[in-house]
Amino acid sequence: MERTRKIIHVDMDAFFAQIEQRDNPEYKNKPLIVGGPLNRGVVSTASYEARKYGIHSGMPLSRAKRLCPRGLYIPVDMEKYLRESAKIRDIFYKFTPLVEIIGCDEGFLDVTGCERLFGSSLEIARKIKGSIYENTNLTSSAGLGPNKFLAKLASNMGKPNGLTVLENTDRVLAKVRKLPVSYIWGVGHVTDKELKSMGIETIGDLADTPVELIEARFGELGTIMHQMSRGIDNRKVVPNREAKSIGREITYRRDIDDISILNSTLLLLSQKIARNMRHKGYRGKVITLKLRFADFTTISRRTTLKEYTFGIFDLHRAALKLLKAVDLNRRKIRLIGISVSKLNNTFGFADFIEDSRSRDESLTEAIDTISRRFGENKLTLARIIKHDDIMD
Ligand code: TTP
Ligand code: MG
Repeated sequence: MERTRKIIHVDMDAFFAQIEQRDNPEYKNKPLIVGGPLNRGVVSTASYEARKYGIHSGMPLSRAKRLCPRGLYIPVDMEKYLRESAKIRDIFYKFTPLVEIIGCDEGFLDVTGCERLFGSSLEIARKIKGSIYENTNLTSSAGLGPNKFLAKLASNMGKPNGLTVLENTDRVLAKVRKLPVSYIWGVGHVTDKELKSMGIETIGDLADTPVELIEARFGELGTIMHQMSRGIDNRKVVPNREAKSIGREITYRRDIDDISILNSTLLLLSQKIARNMRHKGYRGKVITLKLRFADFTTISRRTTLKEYTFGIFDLHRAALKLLKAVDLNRRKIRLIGISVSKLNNTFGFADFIEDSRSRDESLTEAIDTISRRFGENKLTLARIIKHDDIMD
């Protein structure tokens, strides 16, 4: 028998719109639609006032304008929203490291066993909401349950500014059974249609259908869906804490004092780090150079850039400058590394800040695309380094 878990799900209310309403009193209590041309003309989100007109995320702005011509339409200011997003995440981590961040405004926390430190799980949920409000002046909705499915359902049911508990009891399940089957995790548009064709409309319908039938149609996902329809969900909260830094280092086969080799190595490292950062959606501001000499003494030097970047040449330039400032005094180098810290993450919203993308970052993307086409190690900018020189 599995021990009872205490899972909290927190999701900000109308996130982008609420931030804008907070910062612009003239938008308060008005139908506010955030979206814009950069998002190919779709609604990113709408204030709760605007939702009354049937406006929702992903809807073409043209359609929204027909539904609510007097609504206020404003563009996305992603950098601002990401700053709030970071504050919210920091609050989650004050309560437990077992935090699974989803997108830019929600997260699951497994607070099982945290009672002694912070009080009951319900109190923890209340404290998180309170702390978010204190620190950002924004409301969120929290749900508490024995698993992720019920916790998320709970936070959803209480929106906006709710705090809802759903335990796996007959009384709760009786309510859950009445909900449309699309409330179940994994049931998107296509699955929903397929379930409907089997006569399954509500969560209760799904629960009453023999599991074999669902599995035959949907495989493993079917098993999970069917379990959820009965309030069971064994998915763990998978902590995905943000990286504090992204770096690479290499050890040479023979100790090196040739500045041109060191320079090419820095370029190679910059290329690898830049690719990694870009893929994970990070930009960074602090560049650290690490050097280990032949006698194993190790030093590091750091510098702070003016702008956040993932550009290869931004990283390379900074690292090279740091290297040149070190008095090598004919000492040979055994290991060299670069790391980038003070990271910020765009959470898949990089496109919104595209116009702020530097030339270097665009170049990084181009180089990344080309080198992937030719094979990861075939095309590096730093061909001068012989692979014999590197030990890693
Ligand atoms: P959500 O949490 O899905 O929506 P929300 O916070 O606006 O509203 P709710 O109260 O229902 O939670 O998404 C968080 C933010 O992500 C949202 O404010 C805008 C952005 N977003 C998009 O840009 N496009 C989308 O299609 C969705 C769903 C969200
Ligand atoms: Mg939200």
